[in-house]
Amino acid sequence: MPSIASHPYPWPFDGDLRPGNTALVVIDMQTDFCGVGGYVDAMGYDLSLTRAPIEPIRKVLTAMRAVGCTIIHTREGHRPDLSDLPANKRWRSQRIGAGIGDPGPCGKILVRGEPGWEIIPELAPLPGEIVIDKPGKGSFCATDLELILHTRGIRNLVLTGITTDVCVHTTMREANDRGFECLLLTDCCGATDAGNHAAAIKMVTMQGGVFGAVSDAATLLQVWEKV
Ligand code: C5J
Repeated sequence: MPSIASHPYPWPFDGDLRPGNTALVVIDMQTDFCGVGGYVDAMGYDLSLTRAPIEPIRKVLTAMRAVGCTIIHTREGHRPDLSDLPANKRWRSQRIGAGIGDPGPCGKILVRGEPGWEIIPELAPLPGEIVIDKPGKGSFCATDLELILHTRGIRNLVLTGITTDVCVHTTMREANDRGFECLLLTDCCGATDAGNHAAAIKMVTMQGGVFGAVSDAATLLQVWEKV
């Protein structure tokens, strides 16, 4: 397969791009991060920024499902007893009026099993797709993601989801440090602040691609839709 046009180098670095060694990672497309009444809404941020990637992700998801890539969804959330919620994370959220674990219009904020914690219907996982539940920002911390990727022989990761500067970036950094070859799709991500979204993308491209490369949905689809 041809490499994907991306910045600052054509991705992946060695041209070894196959459905069998490539996964799409869709990070935290949950009501709490992009729905009315969820965590991000409670903090007063502009939901249009975190909802913008929904349609581009849907197109990429459809194409990468069709060619047989592994699809991985993640959900940030905590146990109902909050035993995996660090005290400082709870305290910081409470002081801005969006207390993790506190009741809200979509149930208890960022708690597993609550309506706000669910992945939005537009991007719902299909039966058999991998769903990673994570208590932190990075998808590798306190999860079995790395084991699953190695077991499936996956080396290339296409990263999408929200938010660009927090969970997507943390996951990209974790993956890069573990030797995975990462591609961030700019229009398939969104942040709670447009400037932070742009800065997070720029950071990836420094030092020859310090965390990987960046491209967009249309460019990726040109390659995968021909497979
Ligand atoms: C945040 C996330 N921003 N999914 N989580 O707290 O980026």
